[in-house]
Amino acid sequence: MDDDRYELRGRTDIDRGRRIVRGGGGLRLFAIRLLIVGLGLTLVPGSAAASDALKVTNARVSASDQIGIDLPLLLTIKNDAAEADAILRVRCPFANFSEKHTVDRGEGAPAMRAVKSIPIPENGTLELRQDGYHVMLLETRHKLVDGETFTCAVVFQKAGIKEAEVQVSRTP
Ligand SMILES: [Cu+2]
Repeated sequence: MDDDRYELRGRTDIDRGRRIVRGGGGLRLFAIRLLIVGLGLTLVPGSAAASDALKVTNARVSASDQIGIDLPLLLTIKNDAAEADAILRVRCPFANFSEKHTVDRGEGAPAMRAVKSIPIPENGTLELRQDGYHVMLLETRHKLVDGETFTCAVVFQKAGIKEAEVQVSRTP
């Protein structure tokens, strides 16, 4: 009887052990996720400090009551570097996707066209405009209220990732 009890207890301990391992696995996964998020956050200001020759200012997007729409993101890039650069990607928390656009002016009405990157001249300033180069934010995730601000990440070919404070305004 005593041996049986002991065996029984033993099994329970094994079961408990498994449960603990499973629990630990979950926790470990959670910790890894936290670590990835943490790394992602520290990487952004890290690369921003790497190249101070390029600055993003006056980033703005128009306010909207609608969800799931496409909105142009406008901003100014001042590049004091002796090398030309380019915008490769933009990530904003309030839009699912983004594209780089230019506007073609031919014989018909001006038409937007997606481009691979937006070129930025060396020792120069580029202003993104609705009727020129701009970033189109696709599928907005929620309403954008006048006065709100969001942080978007702009990825440059040479200057790396720059954080841009984006202002929501009624008249961008
Ligand atoms: Cu566009």
